[in-house]
Amino acid sequence: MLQGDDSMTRLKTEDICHIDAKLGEYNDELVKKTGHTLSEIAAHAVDVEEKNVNRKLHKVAIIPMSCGQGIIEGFSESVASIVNFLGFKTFVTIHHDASGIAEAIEKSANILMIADDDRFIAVNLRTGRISDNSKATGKGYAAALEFMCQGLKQKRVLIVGAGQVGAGATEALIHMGAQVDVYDLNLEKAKKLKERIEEEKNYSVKLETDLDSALVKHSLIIDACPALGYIQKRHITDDIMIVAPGIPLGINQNILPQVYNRLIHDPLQIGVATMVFDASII
Ligand code: 2YJ
Repeated sequence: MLQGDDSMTRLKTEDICHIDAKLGEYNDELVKKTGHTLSEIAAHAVDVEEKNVNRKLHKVAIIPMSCGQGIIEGFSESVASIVNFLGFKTFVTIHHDASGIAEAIEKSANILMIADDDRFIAVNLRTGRISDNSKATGKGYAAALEFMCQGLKQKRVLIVGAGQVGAGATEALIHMGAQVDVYDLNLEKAKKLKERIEEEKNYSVKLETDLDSALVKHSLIIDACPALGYIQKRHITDDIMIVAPGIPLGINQNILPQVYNRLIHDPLQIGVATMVFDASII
């Protein structure tokens, strides 16, 4: 499955249960790899100065949602730990669903975060601004890649997966001056993204139709699809850099040690950080 169908990736408790305890460690890892903190990456992704984001103006509520496949144990708490780490006042509502929304507003939250099986959104109640996790994740990882390779102007980047995350990354990369090449197993989906971007942004996106040769040609890769282990030893070059919002990780386990220092991958942190910064824009 090399299709960027983001809604297919349902997080499991084991994907997220370590997030809170390891946020400091993950932040240090990001600083080592990109030169920037989680906050700085998220702020860069939404084009604001990190120090200008006035955390005091916001109170963020995360509301567990029981619809569809139900509440994921630890999901809301993990989201809250990330938002709290960024410096925002944050709480998880005791109640879920509609009662949770009422509780959040009664406790004067002004940003609400809710996720069902298809969408994960942050809503700013003052401005009406809605920030979507998939799009924010694409933007956040593009910002991390830009920091990691010290600028993307005129550099070629391969995006694997033309879903919402891939689309968010494409828009951000174009804004950064990169040349975007897109692969999706579903060629129609990749074509649609290409056509939309070309119409809206007047910018040419190249379609890749053979994944193996695309991976051989590119050293900057965004893994935005839910396929496992398709990046193999033969694709690894000395200058490879991979940012991987896709779950599970598209890199073959055997080569992980070789790429670890040039790889950014997490289940929730960069996406959540970017969406809350995006939602907080006034
Ligand atoms: O509140 C809860 O605990 C659950 N309703 C959370 C559901 C989380 N949703 C997902 O993981 C979906 N796959 C949607 C994610 C979209 C991310 N881009």
